[in-house]
Amino acid sequence: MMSKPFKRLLITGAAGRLGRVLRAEMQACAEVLRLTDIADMGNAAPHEELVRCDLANIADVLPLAEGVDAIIHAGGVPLENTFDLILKGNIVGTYNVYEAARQHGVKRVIYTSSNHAIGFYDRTETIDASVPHRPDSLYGVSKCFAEDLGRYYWDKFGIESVNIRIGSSFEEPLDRRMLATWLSFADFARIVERALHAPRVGHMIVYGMSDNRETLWDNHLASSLGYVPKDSADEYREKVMANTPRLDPNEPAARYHGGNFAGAGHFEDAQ
Ligand code: 15L
Repeated sequence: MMSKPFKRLLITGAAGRLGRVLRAEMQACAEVLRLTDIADMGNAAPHEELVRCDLANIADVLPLAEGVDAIIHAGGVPLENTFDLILKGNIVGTYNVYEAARQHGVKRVIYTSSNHAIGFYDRTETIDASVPHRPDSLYGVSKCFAEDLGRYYWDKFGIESVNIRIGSSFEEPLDRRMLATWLSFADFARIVERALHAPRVGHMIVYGMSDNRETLWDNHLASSLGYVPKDSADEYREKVMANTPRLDPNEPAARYHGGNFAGAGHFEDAQ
């Protein structure tokens, strides 16, 4: 049997929407997948190690990185929420993951960042990965923190990171904005696979999007990854146009890259 490129990969957030994609697709890359989540992950397959834990608890997170070749960090709060939950899940949690990497000599972290780190750019602007952060929510602020934390761990400790600013990764595009922001699950797996295998990445930011005709982002700064998307939201264009409403283009939810996240008020005011 051909040996796999990695001995052991750690995947955080393994019970989440994208974590489940990673659980299925990354088994081709590693002999063992160590999977973690705060939620139930079901039963372990023979190539899996399941560790249920809260990423905010450093004592539980540190040992997760022992004997691991690389980390795919997809855990945390996936949407806008209270500051307390964002703080614990995304800010403290991501610090704990990087500390685990540093203390156990893991040399690369792949992070599922988000377009909400730059969600307040206007849709008339096509941006690359060098633009200043412009978060559209506390969730977006936490993604900016994680990207900068990765830069710090690269500059100071030589731990590489690929920050994938994911657009909208769903089974299919669900609204008109997603005709530009959609990332198919298969393309998500492709970009993670490239992020794991590219020989040198340093600290890199790449947009996670499929080959959509309409686009908000320019990936040229990450072309050394060799990520080539194979799917396109355009296959769903007619269906999306028929089934979803046209928004007033000047409304914040239509005007900014981050869509509803940019249009929404402060989360805790609504509670
Ligand atoms: C995200 O970061 C969310 O995790 C996801 O649920 C979508 O809302 C996505 O952004 C998006 O912008 O469509």
